Amino acid sequence: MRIEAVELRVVELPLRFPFETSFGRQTAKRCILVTAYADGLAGWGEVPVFAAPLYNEETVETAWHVLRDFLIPLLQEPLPHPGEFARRAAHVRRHHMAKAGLEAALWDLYCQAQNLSLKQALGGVRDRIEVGVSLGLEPTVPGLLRRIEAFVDQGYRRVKLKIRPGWDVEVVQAVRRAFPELPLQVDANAAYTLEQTPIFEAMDGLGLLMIEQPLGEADLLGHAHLQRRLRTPLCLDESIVYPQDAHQAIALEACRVVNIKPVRLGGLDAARRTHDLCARQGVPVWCGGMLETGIGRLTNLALASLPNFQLPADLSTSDRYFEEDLIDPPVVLGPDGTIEVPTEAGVAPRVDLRRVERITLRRERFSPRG
Ligand code: OSB
Ligand code: MG
Repeated sequence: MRIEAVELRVVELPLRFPFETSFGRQTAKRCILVTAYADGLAGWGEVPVFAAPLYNEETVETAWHVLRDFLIPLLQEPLPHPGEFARRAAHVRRHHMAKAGLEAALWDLYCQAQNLSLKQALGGVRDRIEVGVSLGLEPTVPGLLRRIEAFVDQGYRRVKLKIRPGWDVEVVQAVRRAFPELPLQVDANAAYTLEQTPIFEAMDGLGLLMIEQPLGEADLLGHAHLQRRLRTPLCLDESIVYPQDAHQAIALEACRVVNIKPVRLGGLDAARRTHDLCARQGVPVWCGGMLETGIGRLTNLALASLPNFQLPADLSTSDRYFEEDLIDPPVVLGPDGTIEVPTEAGVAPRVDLRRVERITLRRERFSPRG
């Protein structure tokens, strides 16, 4: 593939409901979409950064800068395969979401040129993905219970609750009382320290599928200490930035489950390597999310079809977050709580360009050759 041009755009979509985590509250989603052009085809990718560097170090502005000045210029020479991009970009430190969005656009071009679905190109084995819904921090417990009930009625089979100091044990106990059989897990987004171990011990008897990222992103040893005190598996999200992080976390017994987000790891190539490494170690993985639009969502569904994605994904339907998604048809939930893995060659045929145009705040086209 010889890449002729790459278009970046900043888009903003209103969220149907505010989404609050231990690091902040979001009412709209502003992110970057990448379109790569080659041989008359357009490949699409999403950079699901936030406006502020609270989940990781990236923002809309840093991603734009790194894409324009460092990543797009790496496409001057023809690219034999999208898997090659990660190696070519390895000397650029971090900025994984920026890398992942461009890499996704390259995979999308490749799939269209080869007439392959992304699932086929990646070696996926599943046709449908078991999914769950991630609920942000809510103002009240009764309100949270009502929201959970509505999602369960829609067909979601697993619920993830955000927790933070002051919104944890009692909330999770109340949810457990109201939904005794519901597969349930919690995510702290790194909001606790090891001194708060008693909080997690108090949740240990609630039959949670896992506790996600209780401690700081750099605190693998702390997670190992905490895991020794708990029967509930710990899962790492923010801590796993490179495939090697998963290797080290598993060796330290800092977790028993790994959340894989291709955008956190720098793309599908790194995500697949992390998946393979966890599979060899007998550690199950599942696919996390970053409030992606349909464009990023379709990429994640294909990835989640790999064999070691054994637990329900944070991959909800288009209407979970958005009134109107950027893809048509949107992502929908089957009656059995699963979502279909896309079978078409690439995302591009499903992108609703008119809608993308309407929500574009800024747009610029770059040639790899400057
Ligand atoms: O920690 O998994 C997380 C959303 C934004 C940032 C971080 C996280 C999340 C979610 C939502 O939990 C997952 C989704 O539905 O896309
Ligand atoms: Mg998380």
